[in-house]
Amino acid sequence: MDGKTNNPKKIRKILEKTLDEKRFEHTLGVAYTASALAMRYESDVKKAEVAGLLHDCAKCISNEKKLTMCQKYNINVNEVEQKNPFLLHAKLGSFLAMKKYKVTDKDIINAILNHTTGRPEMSLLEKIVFVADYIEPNRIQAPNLVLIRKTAFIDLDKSVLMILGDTLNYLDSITEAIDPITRKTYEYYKKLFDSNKTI
Ligand code: DGI
Ligand code: FE
Ligand code: FE
Repeated sequence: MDGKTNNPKKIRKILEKTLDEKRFEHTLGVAYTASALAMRYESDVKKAEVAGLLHDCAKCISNEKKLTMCQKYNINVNEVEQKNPFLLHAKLGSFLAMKKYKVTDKDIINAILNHTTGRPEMSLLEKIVFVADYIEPNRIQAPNLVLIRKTAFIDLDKSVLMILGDTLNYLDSITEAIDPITRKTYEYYKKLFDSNKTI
């Protein structure tokens, strides 16, 4: 990680003031779960910690302000995001990571940017943050959590697929609009999993 990247201690202090208590606890959970996954998969542990800390840094901004900030900073808002502005916390989070927290590492920025929908061909760090967000210890509601937590430390791609499958099922069940990228990501990891099965 380059020297300019802000250090975890400083980031934690700022987040404690800008996030509500529940979100701050979740953030700490994601940071240490991402660190543990980075150890398991021989990825950069410090980068995982910083990406985990910052992934939801824009979460506690009101939906109204999210939309005005996107307009102000020329951040593209798609149809699904217009209807569900909470999704914008990923884009705005990556923007704030660069501008406010002075993170210059592209992989960390992408991990924050893609943590909600995922994307096909995620980097190792992106997958680590995506999975850590779902399995961190404070999460209690998701189905199959016991199995997904265990799988995350055995086969990261498979855990990504399981999370996307359950997320799509959940969104379908509440007839929530689905960002096309979420479905594309699911299809990509399903294909990857199916092709690995036949080897
Ligand atoms: O910010 P967190 O709550 O920690 O987690 P997150 O950023 O992964 O957001 C989780 C929520 O995002 C969860 O309720 C599922 C939802 N989500 C994921 N992909 C999509 C989506 N919601 C909509 N409407 N469309 C999507 O494509
Ligand atoms: Fe999030
Ligand atoms: Fe999160």
